[in-house]
Amino acid sequence: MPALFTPFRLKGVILRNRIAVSPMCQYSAEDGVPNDWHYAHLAMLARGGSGLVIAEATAVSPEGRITPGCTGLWNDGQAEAFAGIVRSIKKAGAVPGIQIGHAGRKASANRPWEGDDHIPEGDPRGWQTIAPSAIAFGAHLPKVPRAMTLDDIARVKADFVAAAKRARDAGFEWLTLHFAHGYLGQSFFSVHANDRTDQYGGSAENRGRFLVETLAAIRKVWPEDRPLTARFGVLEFD
Ligand code: 8OZ
Repeated sequence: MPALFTPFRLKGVILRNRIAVSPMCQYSAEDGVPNDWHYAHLAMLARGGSGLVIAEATAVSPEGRITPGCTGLWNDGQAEAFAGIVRSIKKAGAVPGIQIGHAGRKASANRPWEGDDHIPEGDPRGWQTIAPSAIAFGAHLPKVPRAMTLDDIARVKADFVAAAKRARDAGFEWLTLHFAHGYLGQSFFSVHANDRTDQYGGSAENRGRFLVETLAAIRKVWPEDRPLTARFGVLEFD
């Protein structure tokens, strides 16, 4: 039998096979709350036989959403809605996972079918973006983010921890952090996006500090027997 169809164990979690459904943005939530669309989408993928089903990039705070339609885990109503989805994934024999993240300077964008560009300044659907430095992503995402203060960095780390706790309590068994694709985590690494002169910029060690501190803080609340992973971007998104 090909290895693809054999079980895979990581920590206390056993996948029935090595097929994992990647997180896929649906842009169909309201106020960050997943709904029937997400339920049908994720339950269907679990019933399709995958070992692991990872729910879409889910924002740790309202300002961390890519678009106004992205899911979130910054309040209990969102966690409750996810708990029902988790139950349906488990009932179908798959392991429920979720990707949490913060979109940084790529946040406040229109949904792909509405243009995939930044919501214009002054449009009430949009919001102020934040990033390590006040440097725009460019091209179709021209909004200049506000450079994060040390308080902002502490708050976003706390938002990650709070979202991880909600994911844990909602029953997710696999947590993955989005530190790729030009979103906030990756922009801390980037020499193009991060020109800070404090402990979060400059050397590779400093540019990695946000990730290391966030991971360490999540490690304290995420159960030891459930996988904790991170997705890194190895290409610059400048
Ligand atoms: C592809 C299409 C839409 C969103 C990412 C959240 O870059 C995404 C994404 C990828 O990780």
